[in-house]
Amino acid sequence: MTLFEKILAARGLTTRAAREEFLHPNYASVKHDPFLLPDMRKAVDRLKKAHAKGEKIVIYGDYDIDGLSATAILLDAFGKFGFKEVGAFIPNRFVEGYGMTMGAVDKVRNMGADLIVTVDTGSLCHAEIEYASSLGIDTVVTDHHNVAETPPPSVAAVNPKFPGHKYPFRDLCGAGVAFKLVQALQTELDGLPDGYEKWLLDLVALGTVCDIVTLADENRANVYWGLEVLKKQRRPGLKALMSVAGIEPEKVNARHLGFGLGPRMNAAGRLETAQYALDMLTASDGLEALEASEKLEELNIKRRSIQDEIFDEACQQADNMTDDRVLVVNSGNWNHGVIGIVASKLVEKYEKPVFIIGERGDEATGSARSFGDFSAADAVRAADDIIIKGGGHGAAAGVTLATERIDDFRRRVNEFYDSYNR
Ligand SMILES: [Mn+2]
Repeated sequence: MTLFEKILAARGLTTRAAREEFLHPNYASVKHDPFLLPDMRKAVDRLKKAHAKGEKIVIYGDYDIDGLSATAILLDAFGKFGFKEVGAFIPNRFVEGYGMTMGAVDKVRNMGADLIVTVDTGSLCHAEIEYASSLGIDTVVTDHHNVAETPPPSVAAVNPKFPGHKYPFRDLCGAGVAFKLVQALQTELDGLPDGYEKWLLDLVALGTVCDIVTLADENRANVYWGLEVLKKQRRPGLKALMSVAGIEPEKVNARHLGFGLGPRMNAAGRLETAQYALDMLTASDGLEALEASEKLEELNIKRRSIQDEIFDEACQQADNMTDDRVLVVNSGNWNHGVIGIVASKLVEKYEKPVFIIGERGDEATGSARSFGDFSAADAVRAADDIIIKGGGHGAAAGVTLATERIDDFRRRVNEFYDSYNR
């Protein structure tokens, strides 16, 4: 066996057919029936009604790359299907934060929406969806995040994480779920003939790689063929962004998505508004695309220098906390959109769990990254009586607390660490 064959065998790819499928995934053969996803029938029926009546649809996205890619997928496809009026709303990290909010629903109403289609969010937005429907706005949820016991009160909630369906693959990203909606609509509306949906795979690949879902099953085929689409440079925005990022289109790979295009797109939402990244994705001509891409490049350069500054300041604090097992660093001058990245860099340097907290007046928000088998979410829970809110999972968590309680919080998570390691 060659080394390459050994690596494939270690992944359980022992038959010739399995290896072939892994190395050259076949889009058509791994494509699952979109109508097997929960509520897909209802979602398609509601959208066909909107199509027939010429209703105004607002796509409610997210500021991360998966959410932006998913938004661009639906804008592009809905245009081809001939939906009359389609707009997009991307929440602002600093105003609305992740998910739907009442204020955002008001803004969407002011856009004249009859129907909201969420992408990459919505599964836990029960109250906001209820509010929208009290204003006469229906909601169709498409999402891939974890769900509550009761589904949201939307017309449809398409999400492979809901139990009790026969869809064979659960780990789609938001862009992947939006793409399934397109595949479903394709069978019942004109405008995007069978096969032409593959031109959307560049966007699906971007969301799939940057959301770090498993590269198996449909995800693998979508990324593989999405990279082929990207090489053909049909989308002016991604063509311009590749050029600004110094990526040669014919050599583009998944790493370029995660470390080249992704950070540039994210920089917009971290510093100002993710709208710039959506403008890039949806640009219809070369000039518009270049302007949007140059804006992203400029913001990314700025993001890097802000990040370096925060990192230096945080290191100065950390160097005075050598006895702490869990680092809790804080300042009033740190950009909330960038501290998460700095937390990861601090973990690398100090090899300890890190909480990095940005103060905004009386209130402070922080971002945690774990080290070893320490659970960031459990630590936040152990400080339940100190904080305002918080949560997450083992590897990463978020927390909101009163600025004056930061010292108490630091003490508590360190005590928690000791109890954990006894
Ligand atoms: Mn996502």
